[in-house]
Amino acid sequence: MNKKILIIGLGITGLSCLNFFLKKKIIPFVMDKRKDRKLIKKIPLYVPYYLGSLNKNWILSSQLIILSPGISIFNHFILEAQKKNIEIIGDIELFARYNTTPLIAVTGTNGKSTVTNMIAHIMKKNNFRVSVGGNNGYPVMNLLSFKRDFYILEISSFQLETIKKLNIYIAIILNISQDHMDRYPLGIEQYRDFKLRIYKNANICIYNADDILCHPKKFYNGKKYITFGKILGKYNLSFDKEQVYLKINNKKIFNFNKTKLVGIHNYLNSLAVLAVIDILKISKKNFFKEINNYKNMDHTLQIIHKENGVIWINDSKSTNVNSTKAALEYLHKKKRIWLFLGGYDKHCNLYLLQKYLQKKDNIKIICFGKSSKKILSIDSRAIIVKTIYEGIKKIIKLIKFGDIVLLSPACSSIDQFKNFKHRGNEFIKLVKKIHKCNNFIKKL
Ligand code: UMA
Repeated sequence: MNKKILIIGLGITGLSCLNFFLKKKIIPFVMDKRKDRKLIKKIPLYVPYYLGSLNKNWILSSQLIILSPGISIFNHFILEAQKKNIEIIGDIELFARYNTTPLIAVTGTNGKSTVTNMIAHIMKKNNFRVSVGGNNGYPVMNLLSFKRDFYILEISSFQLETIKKLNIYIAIILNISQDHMDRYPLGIEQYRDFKLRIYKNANICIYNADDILCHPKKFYNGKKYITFGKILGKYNLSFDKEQVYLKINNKKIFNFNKTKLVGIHNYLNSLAVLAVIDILKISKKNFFKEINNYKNMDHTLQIIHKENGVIWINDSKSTNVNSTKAALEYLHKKKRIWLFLGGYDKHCNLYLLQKYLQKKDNIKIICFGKSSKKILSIDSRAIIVKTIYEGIKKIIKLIKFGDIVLLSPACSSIDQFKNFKHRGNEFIKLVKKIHKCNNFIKKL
């Protein structure tokens, strides 16, 4: 490749692209708005770099730009580059140009990681060689060195902004609701349009029939469409008293209540997985066997502590309203809930929670972080604190036998933490610490 290549953003994506090019003996230019010693150390001496801000001249004089997902294609320098017909792609498209392994790709506002992992887990158990990459934190360029039957990709809307000819065997959209509105000023339709790009070169499209936003805008001959949903779709759910069953073509064939899965949203996730399993001709018996024992991932409705009849739950992965609603739907009938809400709202409409919360007087809110004032305006009874720790200290004496304490913030963590995992792990640490202290005091 004789082009002048520029990699913008040197997080895990940018660095994986840099390594890829260097292995091919191609030396790209690199750029990042950050400038620190740690970052400089990661760049080999012979690679030209520009750090501290984005350099317009470098951008406009390049011939191929590899844009990291954290940088929007609507960045004004990037828009100028587009006008000059400079090719702009992301790591997913770069990967697609070198990849020969069939792809299963999952997107959606919520449940991407769960579904990606479930598919990989069941395929592995059934002797497929698979690896997982993408938005889950394992850059796709690193997958290319593994010989596999399938790669399973978790793809975000940010990553879909820069795809061009990504060929996918099975593409899945789980659900679409408000998220990342700071990146999509034109609203949810704009966000949706990027999500729908996953169908473009897919052989088979699987989507949630109940969620109109997931429906393809056009249907093409030669593509196969498979649906799932709570009510609609080929694969759906049937509710009978307290029991929830899997229904295929109107026939009840599996009781979800007997599994370890938590919440209707996870039953729905597993319907999308089953659609994939059927395409791959893995037996349903094997699917049921694995799904029976499948435990939800860390930071998603994860029970972290039980003491004095109080259950502490970490759902830090909830970074938008619908995800928090799903957690509450699962828990609300049960007990009084102390709900930790807060963080950076990504310009999303937190008032969507208001209607939901107004009907539930068993939910007490503790709001923290950047959006705490907004949350207080949704529920004037909320307890406002600066940090999660302050919140725990405030409620520890108020919680009673039978209560649930839930961290399901409906917001991104970046105002106070590195990411949702960091936020969840800090919550776990604080909960353990406060109980240790209390028990110590009791012993005195
Ligand atoms: N940077 C700039 N200019 C900017 C913005 C960022 O130079 O205007 C630089 C930063 O200084 C930093 C680098 O870009 O050095 C970071 O790049 P990045 O934000 O693209 O992050 P990566 O480390 O490459 O991680 C990305 C995804 N991050 C985002 O989409 C924001 C990771 O998803 C993903 O796991 C990883 O690629 C591997 O594919 C994270 C995420 O938050 C988990 N995703 C969003 C979500 O899930 O809601 C979409």
